[in-house]
Amino acid sequence: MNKKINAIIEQFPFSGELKSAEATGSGLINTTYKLTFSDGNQDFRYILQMINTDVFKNPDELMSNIMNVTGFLRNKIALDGGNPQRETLTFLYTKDNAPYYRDDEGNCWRAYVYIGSCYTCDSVDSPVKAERSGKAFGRFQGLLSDYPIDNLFETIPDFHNTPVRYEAFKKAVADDVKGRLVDVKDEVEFALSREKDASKLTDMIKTGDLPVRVTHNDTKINNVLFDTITNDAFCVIDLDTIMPGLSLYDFGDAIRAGGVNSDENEKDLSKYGLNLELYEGFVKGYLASAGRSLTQNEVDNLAFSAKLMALECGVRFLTDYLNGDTYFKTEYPEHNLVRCRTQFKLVKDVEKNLEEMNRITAEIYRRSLLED
Ligand code: ADP
Ligand code: GN1
Ligand code: MG
Repeated sequence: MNKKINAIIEQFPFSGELKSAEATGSGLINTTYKLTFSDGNQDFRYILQMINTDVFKNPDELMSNIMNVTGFLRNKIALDGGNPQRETLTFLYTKDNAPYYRDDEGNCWRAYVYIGSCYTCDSVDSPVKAERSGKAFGRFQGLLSDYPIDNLFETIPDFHNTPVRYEAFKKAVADDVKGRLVDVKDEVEFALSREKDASKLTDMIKTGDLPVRVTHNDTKINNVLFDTITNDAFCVIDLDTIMPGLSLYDFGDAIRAGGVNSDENEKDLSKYGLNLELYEGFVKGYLASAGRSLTQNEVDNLAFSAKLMALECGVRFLTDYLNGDTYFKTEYPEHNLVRCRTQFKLVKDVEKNLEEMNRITAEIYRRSLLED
């Protein structure tokens, strides 16, 4: 990294001299560095990120979405009386006025301002933290509710189209390129036994029963920044997958980390699973900030969406395991299988608790309407 970094850094109008560059974050797609510069008196920190162009095949469209959305958010946040420097990301144009730099190996780099006094976490450890994350994602959706949706490129087509994810999965089973199928018969059977659920939300889009909105589509808890002093969840990051989508994708995807004990990498399945108190906390926060804009169909399917998004994500991990770990970053050969198992455990937990989750959701929704 350090040899090449100077050539990359040259391209951006950073302040001061580079003091350090360290890898940061636990994302599974991009490669992220935290850069510290100094002018002798003051430090300036930035994030430098190499965009995974195997996943995001059109960086021009990707960065057009991001520049437009962050510009829109900056205005909205300022009008709201907030602090745009902290509550959304500030990207830097290169010295050639481009939103990213393509190096001589074809890698694409972008840079943005590092937001200080914050931390991220891969899991939540209290209902209040779950509530804060829920509020942040609900607010994010609210801020983008009048964003011109036709202005957005679909950075990854069919990203949350679960039936399409099943097609890719069945192909991976049929191809079995790594000969791993023999080890995952139970998981394959589990996935196939739930296939009938895969199209519920996409069918509701077709019948007009769910509204398509501007959504984040990757609402992992580590995509929210928490304030070191107040512990508030104040900024939603990782904006690559902002696309037309369903509020239910964002809600359900967030529960995979925000409504469970432990995180998706947990090997001991007795430690990972639905935590109803965390779920309740997340729903409280989410409905407090997004509740008024949701339709009854959306509210009625919040709990189900947690099952669907866990199922979809588990199927994606299993597909990648069968394909030989070509999509998600992995740290050891069974990593994707471990992740698949946590997600399928969550599917089972939601199935067992669906009635109670629906009751909790309806009760919080009812109360949130009374408070308005
Ligand atoms: P990935 O696509 O790999 O998940 P992210 O954009 O989520 O990449 O960034 C990875 C991590 O880097 C985040 O979880 C967070 O810890 C840190 N990070 C990213 N952007 C910022 C920022 N502007 N300020 C502070 N930390 C950040
Ligand atoms: C990836 O980039 P990251 O780590 O926030 C993935 C999500 C998955 C998640 C599973 C573009 O998110 O869809 O839910 O891993 N992002 C992309 O941990 O595929
Ligand atoms: Mg991330």
